[in-house]
Amino acid sequence: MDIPVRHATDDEVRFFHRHGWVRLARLVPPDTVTALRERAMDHLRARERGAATLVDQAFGQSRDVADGDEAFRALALAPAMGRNAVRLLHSVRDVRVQVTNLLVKEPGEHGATEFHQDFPWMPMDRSAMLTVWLALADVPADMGSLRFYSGSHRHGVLGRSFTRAGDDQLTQHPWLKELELSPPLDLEAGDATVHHALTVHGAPANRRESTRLSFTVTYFDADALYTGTPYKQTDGLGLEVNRPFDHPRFPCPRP
Ligand SMILES: O=C(O)CCC(=O)C(=O)O
Repeated sequence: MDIPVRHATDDEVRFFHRHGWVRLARLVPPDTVTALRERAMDHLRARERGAATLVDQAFGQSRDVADGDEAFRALALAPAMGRNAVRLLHSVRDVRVQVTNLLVKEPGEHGATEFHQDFPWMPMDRSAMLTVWLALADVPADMGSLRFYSGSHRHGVLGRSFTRAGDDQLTQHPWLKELELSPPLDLEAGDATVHHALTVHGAPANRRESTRLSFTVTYFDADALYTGTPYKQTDGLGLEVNRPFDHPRFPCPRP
């Protein structure tokens, strides 16, 4: 199965290097997104619901959706997705998929996504990592499209959030407010935003009446080494410390 994905332009790549995030309009064509949305709804109906963690209060997830769904797998492994990730990340030879996910933000059920970095949790020895966040239906800004602190990816690892109340990045690092906050983005189905794993990002609560629905895929430097840091996804896989993530759970998109 092939999923059509467009290539990022040179301007988009430059924008990402500078700001740590970029919007890729029409990354996937509308008819393809319609088919993906139908599949997403089925997966989400089957997901386990929980409100145990601070993350669960911000959005619902159906993790590793590409494992059991050939269309989402084809999208995550599409050659153009891999090529885009390689170009957006600085000087990486190749990338692996870290995780795929379906995300929902329900009006009235989920709150805002507090500002955070993705990288502080990760068991990789380098931070070249990004997430493509693809809108599966229109996501106007007040439905909860992501916002980013531009340039925050150049400030290193700023610490974990979602471990306790009040540990969002702005509370921990008030100086972040001196950086430019990305504008509220009205995304159409098939548009994506991409953010670096060090870029501080968050999203407002969903103020519309319908569900905010997105697919995400995270790519990381294929040469990254496993550090052994405890992490639910990698614990027990038999990965060796100081060796690459050479494991079927971390496939590389291939031309
Ligand atoms: O969709 C959201 O509200 C948050 C998603 C997020 O933080 C991520 O994909 O890294």
